[in-house]
Amino acid sequence: MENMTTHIVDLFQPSQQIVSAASLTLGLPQPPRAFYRHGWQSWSLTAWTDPVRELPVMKPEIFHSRQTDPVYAKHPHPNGSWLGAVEMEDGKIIFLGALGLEAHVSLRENQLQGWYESGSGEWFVARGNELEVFEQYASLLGERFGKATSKPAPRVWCSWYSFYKEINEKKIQNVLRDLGDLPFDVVQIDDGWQVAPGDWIPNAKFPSGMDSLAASIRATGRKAGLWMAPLAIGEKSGIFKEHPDWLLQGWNGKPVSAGFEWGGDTFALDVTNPQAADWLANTIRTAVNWGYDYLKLDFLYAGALPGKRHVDMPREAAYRHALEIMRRAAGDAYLLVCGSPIIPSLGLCDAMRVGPDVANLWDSRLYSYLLYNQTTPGMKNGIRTTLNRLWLKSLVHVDPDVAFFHESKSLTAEQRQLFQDLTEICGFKATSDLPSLWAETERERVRAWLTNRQESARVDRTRFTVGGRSVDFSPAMDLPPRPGGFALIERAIVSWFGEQLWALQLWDWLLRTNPTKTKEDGGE
Ligand code: 9PG
Repeated sequence: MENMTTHIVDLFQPSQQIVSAASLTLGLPQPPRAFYRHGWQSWSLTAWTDPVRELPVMKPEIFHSRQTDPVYAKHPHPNGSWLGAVEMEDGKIIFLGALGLEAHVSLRENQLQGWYESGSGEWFVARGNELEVFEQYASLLGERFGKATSKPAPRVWCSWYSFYKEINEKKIQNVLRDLGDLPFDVVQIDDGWQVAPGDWIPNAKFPSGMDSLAASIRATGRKAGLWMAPLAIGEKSGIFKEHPDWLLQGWNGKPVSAGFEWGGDTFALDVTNPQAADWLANTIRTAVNWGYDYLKLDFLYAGALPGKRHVDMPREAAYRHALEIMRRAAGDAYLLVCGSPIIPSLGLCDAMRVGPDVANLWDSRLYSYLLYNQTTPGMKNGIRTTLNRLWLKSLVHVDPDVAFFHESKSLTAEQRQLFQDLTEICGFKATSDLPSLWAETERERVRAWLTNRQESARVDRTRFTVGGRSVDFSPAMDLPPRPGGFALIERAIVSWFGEQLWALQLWDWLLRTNPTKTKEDGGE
């Protein structure tokens, strides 16, 4: 069968080609120096890695479906979603990238192999200068999936890092007051306003309703933004109880878990069920009708998890169908996708989160090293994955997550500056600092950052010029060593706890009751 043939591509004539094949193997002339591993969704690790030793399995495994492509989380060889590249001795790269969905690439000794999960599709094969080859790939993707919006990227204040889920009407009103005349285009309400994922109606902390809050934001001359996770259905939601047939089913007949979150298990909406699709469109239309014309659509990977759908179709095609429904229902609203499979979102959103969450900390030994999980919040993880995904910039606004301005002990001034420079390079500027905490000098820095557009240019993989200054991101680019010696025992212990639902619930509770929320944060 034509679909099953493995094509062996001669790399040397010509240096670029498009090949149609179900699977494809490139024989490399010599062992590569590095392998470019591309993560499946926004948060998944994207980095140049050691080609010989595969990375330790990311822990806890219970989070695999939420942080990486669960199908390949334990794949024995260096691998990545849709594309892969190797750096050769001469500094040039050899590149293999799918131009379709449900494709994966892995490195086996001196062979780069690519395959489609089902059927066949196109591949871009190239050899040459890294930045040029990635740019050509992006352009081919643009021809097939569509390109960035013509709208300018908005400057956003987002509620997440000030309040996490502990938001309420009063706190947002205070922020609106404290932002004063700072030139933010959008004030975006993040997680915490809803009754439950699946029940996208305001909870008791928003007694005046979401429409009234949107009106307050708009009265300050800004757009109102709202966070939702429309493809994730929490076990405490009405949808979960009333419409079990709307959920993606596993082969065991039980609904597929989309990960532990919001104090419980979540499941995935199956939009191939026409009723679920109608509900999804209605949910988006409701938010737009409330007055929100900037939507942060989060946890979207849920729509592309493997499982049994009402109408059988490949998982990323099903996800793209879901995003099409949301795009249509949202009308002109600006859509930022997050936790979203990368290639299947192209052409259907205005902006895309291209890295994990940052946090008011550089890196965490527990998460990044012991659990070997670089999708966890931290500035280093955020910079690394975002920089390795800058090639997407010609296709979509790339959101690196928020910059920090308020001085704190957990980040140095240089680290905060590095991230601010990254937002300049991405062209997408957002912060989540609590405005009442800004000293006058910090406030003026924010104003200058929002007002001045600094020119930036890339020198090589890690070095840039921003506003005439040299900026070197190499402190964020390396990966931790593999845990060894005593750290292996520590890893085993923390991983074990991480796999226990009760331990996660306890952790979740501790974070929720975290006393770092000071009185300053909203004037209770
Ligand atoms: C709201 C937040 C914020 C944030 C999003 C997303 O388990 N995880 O891997 C995981 C990653 C990211 C995450 C939550 C969980 O945060 O990126 O900006 O909107 O949701 O809950």
